Amino acid sequence: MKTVYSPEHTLRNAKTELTGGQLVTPFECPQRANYVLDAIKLAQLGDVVMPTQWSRHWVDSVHDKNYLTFLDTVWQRWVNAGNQGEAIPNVWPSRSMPSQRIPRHIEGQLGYYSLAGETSISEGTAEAAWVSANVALSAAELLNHGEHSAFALCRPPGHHASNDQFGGYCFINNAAIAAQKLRYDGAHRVAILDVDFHHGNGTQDIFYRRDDVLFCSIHGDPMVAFPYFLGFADEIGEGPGKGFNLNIPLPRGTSYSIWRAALCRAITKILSYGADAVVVSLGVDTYEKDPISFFKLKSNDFINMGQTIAEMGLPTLFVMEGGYAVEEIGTNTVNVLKGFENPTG
Ligand code: SP5
Ligand code: ZN
Repeated sequence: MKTVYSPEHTLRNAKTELTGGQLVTPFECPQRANYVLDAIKLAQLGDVVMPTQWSRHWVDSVHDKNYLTFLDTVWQRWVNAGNQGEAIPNVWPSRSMPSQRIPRHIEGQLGYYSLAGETSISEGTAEAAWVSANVALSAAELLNHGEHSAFALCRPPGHHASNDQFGGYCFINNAAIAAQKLRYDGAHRVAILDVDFHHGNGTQDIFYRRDDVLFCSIHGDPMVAFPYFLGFADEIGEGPGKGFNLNIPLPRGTSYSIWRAALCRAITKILSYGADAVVVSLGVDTYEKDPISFFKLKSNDFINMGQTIAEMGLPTLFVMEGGYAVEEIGTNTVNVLKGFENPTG
């Protein structure tokens, strides 16, 4: 399997994450992609190729134009406003303030265009997010050129980013953009299988009213896990999208045997849907030692995960999302990809 990777992911190198009332070094750090790349080379998974640059049109197709302008300019505007630290939102259009207006001040805009406050924006963040989108698009293009599968080593991740909001370490929704491209390239029906520990709220929201992209997600119960406000089992899609959204929330301590049963449910849905291609939002934060999550998957379980995904027999694009046990992220990610390539073990 080929991997698309760019060293420019290091442009995303924030120094702060708001957690537990403190500013800590972000869990979503550059070493993550370095560990994954090293493991890919060690395992000789296949060629590692650089992304090419794609037209902004692909990103425009899932994101609001004004949001993208915000993303491209927020750091400079934050600095120009005299701020000393990284850009962190601290006020939101909450239930009691339902004004639809977009503030002019950068502090208000940060709240308007964000869905969580843990994700600081720093110099280079927008640039890295655009490169990450190009990584996903270039990997989708490999499928268009006849590859059965490909791996987009995206960083920063994307599945929490909605049409017009960043958060959860995500800015541009790489998996959604890749799905759009697969559709354009001739797949009539695309399924997105989100196996990251967290619900892919951004991806769900982008495709919620559509029947040409099925979204299936297995994740920590949002009653007790980020992103808290979306990802419940009764969210099944709306309008033409009704029946094309499947959420499987699972409790604290979920082991692989339970998790795998959920995966089989999602796979049954994808097969009955008649998908022509699958995008896997591949987070390995389901791992037992993940510092911010609460499932109990072991490193070897990720091999079976890849094998089980392969049983669908569909062209598959893997897009990197989360995973914060940094020293094991390479092994766990490559285990999925190796499992996919070796269905009989
Ligand atoms: C792409 C992705 O995996 N994003 C995840 C974003 C989660 N951000 C909020 C994490 C809050 C964790 N709080 C639990 C701390 C446990 N010590
Ligand atoms: Zn996650």
